[in-house]
Amino acid sequence: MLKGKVIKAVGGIFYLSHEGQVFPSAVRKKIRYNNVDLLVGDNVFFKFDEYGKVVIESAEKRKNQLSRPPIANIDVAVIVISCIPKPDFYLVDKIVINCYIQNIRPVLVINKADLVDEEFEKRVREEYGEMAEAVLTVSAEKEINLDLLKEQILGKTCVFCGQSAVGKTSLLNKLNDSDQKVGAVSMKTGRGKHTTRHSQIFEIQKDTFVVDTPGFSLLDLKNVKSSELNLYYTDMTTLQAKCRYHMCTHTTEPDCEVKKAVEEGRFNKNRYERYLTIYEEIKQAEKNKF
Ligand SMILES: Nc1nc2c(ncn2[C@@H]2O[C@H](COP(=O)(O)OP(=O)(O)OP(=O)(O)O)[C@@H](O)[C@H]2O)c(=O)[nH]1
Ligand SMILES: [Mg+2]
Ligand SMILES: [Zn+2]
Repeated sequence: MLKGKVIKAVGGIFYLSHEGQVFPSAVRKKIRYNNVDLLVGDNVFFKFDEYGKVVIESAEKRKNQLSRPPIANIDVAVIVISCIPKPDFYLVDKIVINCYIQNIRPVLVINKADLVDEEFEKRVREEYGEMAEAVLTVSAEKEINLDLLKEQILGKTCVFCGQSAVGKTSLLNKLNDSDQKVGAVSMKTGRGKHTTRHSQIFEIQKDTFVVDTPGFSLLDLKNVKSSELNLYYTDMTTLQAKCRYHMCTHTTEPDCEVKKAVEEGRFNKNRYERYLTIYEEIKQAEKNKF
């Protein structure tokens, strides 16, 4: 059996990447996982029938899946920020949390190194150095540190996210070694008249797949309980052992080591305040459910 990756799905036709070539294939029998259809990003086993047509036989178990855009088996989220436009760190935090939930490696990229000052870079490294797999300062335009970014995505399936105009598409164009142009996926939700079911990932180097998303994505925290939010802050879990309560949420409990660390400047205050905001937001949503 041969192995391929679904890189595009349009109207029931799945395009498989295999050994640097792309093969269209209709799915003969419905391959379903937890009642979900085959998705872009799925790794499948296939064979050629007697007419040379591709027949998908089965798919590997999914590591994870995103809903917007609908893509499976994401390894890395490249979260792009810059000083212009000014970053919304609260949204960045949400993406990082989502990465932990979905078992995706968050790589934080500060783009436009030519415009970024030391202060800005220092702040970002202070706030995310612990949580992100890597914090890189790069420039798409001036071609700075692009090799470092390449190292992070090589052989992986990656989603590029971050607010509009930070330079996601510019970076992808510079990283792209293939002759195919990387296009942004449509984020249409299907409510309108023109429901697009078209989604696609691009193989910019052998076995390196990327998806460019317009604006922010990876923001739905629908499966997180407020009481468990702190588990996704790796820098909090190391302090947890010293909190009085075993299940401390680090919000209103007495003798909380995280709060103490914030007061003593051992835990970043901005990050902690954003944690409280996200905590309250989830808490509110939990209340509204009942
Ligand atoms: N100064 C500077 N400008 C850059 C750099 N990289 C990209 N830009 C500019 O930033 C602007 C936005 O870049 P895009 O790549 O379109 O941004 P995007 O994140 O894809 O934006 P959306 O598609 O709207 O989400 C463009 O005008 C780029 O030329 C850089 O390293 N330095
Ligand atoms: Mg773009
Ligand atoms: Zn605590």
